Amino acid sequence: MGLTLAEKILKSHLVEGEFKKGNQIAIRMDQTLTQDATGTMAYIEYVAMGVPRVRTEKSVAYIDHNTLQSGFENADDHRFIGSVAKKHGISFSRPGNGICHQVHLERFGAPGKTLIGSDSHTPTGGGLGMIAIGAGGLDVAVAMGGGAYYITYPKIIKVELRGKLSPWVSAKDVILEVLRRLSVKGGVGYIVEYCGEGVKTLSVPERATITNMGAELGATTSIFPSDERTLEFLKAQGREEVYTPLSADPDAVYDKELVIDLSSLEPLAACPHSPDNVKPVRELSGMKIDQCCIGSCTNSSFVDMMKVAYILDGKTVSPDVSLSIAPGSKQVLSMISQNGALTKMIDAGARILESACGPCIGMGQSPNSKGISLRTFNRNFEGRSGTRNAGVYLVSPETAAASALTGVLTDPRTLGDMPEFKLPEKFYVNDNMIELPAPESEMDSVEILRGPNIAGYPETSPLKDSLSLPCSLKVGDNITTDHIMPAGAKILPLRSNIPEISKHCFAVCDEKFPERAKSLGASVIVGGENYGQGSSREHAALAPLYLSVKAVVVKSFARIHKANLINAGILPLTFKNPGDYEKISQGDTVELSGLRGTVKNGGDIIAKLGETEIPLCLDISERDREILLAGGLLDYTRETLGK
Ligand code: MIC
Ligand code: SF4
Repeated sequence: MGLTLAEKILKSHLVEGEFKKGNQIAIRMDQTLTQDATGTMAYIEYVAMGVPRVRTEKSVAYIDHNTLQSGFENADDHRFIGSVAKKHGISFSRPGNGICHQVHLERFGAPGKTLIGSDSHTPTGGGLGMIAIGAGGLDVAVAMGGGAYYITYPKIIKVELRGKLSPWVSAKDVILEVLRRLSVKGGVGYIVEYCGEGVKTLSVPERATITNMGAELGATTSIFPSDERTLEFLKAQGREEVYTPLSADPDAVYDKELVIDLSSLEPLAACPHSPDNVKPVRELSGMKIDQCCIGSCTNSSFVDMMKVAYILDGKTVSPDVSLSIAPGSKQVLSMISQNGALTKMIDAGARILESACGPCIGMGQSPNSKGISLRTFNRNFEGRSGTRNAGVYLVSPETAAASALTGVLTDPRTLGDMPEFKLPEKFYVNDNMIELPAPESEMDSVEILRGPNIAGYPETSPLKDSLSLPCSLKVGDNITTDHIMPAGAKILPLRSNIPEISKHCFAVCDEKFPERAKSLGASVIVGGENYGQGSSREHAALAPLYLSVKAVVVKSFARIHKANLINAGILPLTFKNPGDYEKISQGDTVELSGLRGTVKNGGDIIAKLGETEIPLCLDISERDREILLAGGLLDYTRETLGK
């Protein structure tokens, strides 16, 4: 039986486990990436493991999230990360060099390689034919130390692309269509693999837009074949030596199949507050808008920017609209400044932002009250923009630019003929903002620079045999990590200080939660379906850990958050009978007993609520069981290293 492309790469990197569906397998990671909002914690964890030099082929630390620097905290984090990178063998992409996923695609990604990143949009690398997976910082730290990454052998969804996109319809519309069909939880437990004739009509950056936003499906990752278009991109980046052609075997077997006829697609928009709430722009057109933001790791490539500049050329942004543009990398920014496209944007009235995440994570450019914002980003969760009552619509750069001119949501197909937008034959390459690590002979003399806001890892302890847990919070379906541990300009600077950031845990749902959880001493959170969707931030597990949350009981979990809870030593439990969700109210106390035995050996965990018994499942691997018993991955790693 043939293998899919994802299976081939996983198989060639297998270090442990039987290569069979549903089994836990351990994968060797060739490359790692971190960004600064998750990086400080990841490097604190890495240093705590005591491995002097990273054991990967390439590890890169990017500074792209916390670049507002409204206090000393961000700059201190940057300095800390830079010093750890220098000492331990990690390349350091300085602030201003661009968004991690865009730069990694341009300069480091390679077909057939594996990449783990402490950011959920790491699957961007799938556009180059790599297995690129987002994870919590601790998993990335372990990979830097040479440890494997453990995943359940995923099921594979085949997405067959047919035909060719029509003018003014773009890669963003492809992934919005996939989201419309599969929903934000449709990809949980799957790798999404693209194939078919339509693949060759898409360039690597277009493919990367699609794999990037596969994160919003909840998928483990997404991947495209490596073909002549991959070679074209790598050649233009001066990196053709890493090219290798890759595709699935013709007789590969998939678990689910989807066909998308590219020529039948039209411009789409994801409406508030979920990336799968997708409607045709045509149906919404004419809606008055207040803001357009173009950029983010999803849509900030050179060609995206060229399209935007073409649309804006010689025109003026509507007086009722604020348009901001953040080119994805220094390479993109340099090139559009060299060829005059940047001048067209500036002339039209665009507000040019630095090459960083910026408004995507609420670092500035929050919309006005009840404002309607069109964004080329990948997430429109409630409150993420920094304005609770704003309505954020996710659209393509073409739709955003056309609408910025008219002041109303505008179908870009009304723009008339579309010229051909091509990848350049040569990208402008200048890696002067990527600092190489100190040579091994000099690493001892590199001092690690810690600022006063950088606190340690929260205290952990081995799992207790019985727990009496009041329910400190009950929430509904699709709770995102932006609900659990919000980001934005006010809270992100606290990422290196768990006691401080914990004061904002669940602020979007219930501002009293942190105080209540802390005073209860130990507690449980109850939730619905797809709990913890969205980002990879382990802070969404570390803050509850600090606030003494011992278990989270839900109908279902998102992948990365579940792994982060296990890493933090918090029990990720699911209701055996989803209807039992109704039985527990906030304030009720559940009793769990005989825990160590059940966690070790498997079987249902019975929660007692007065006389009522509620069966709970702990659907995890044997290794995860050991991690929970030890009190978390850090303790487990120390224990196993000790052995
Ligand atoms: C995001 O897009 O939500 C982030 C900010 O990039 C996160 C990482 C973080 O919270 O630091 C992600 O996607 O993992
Ligand atoms: Fe940055 Fe936004 Fe991409 Fe997250 S989704 S990495 S915040 S640009």
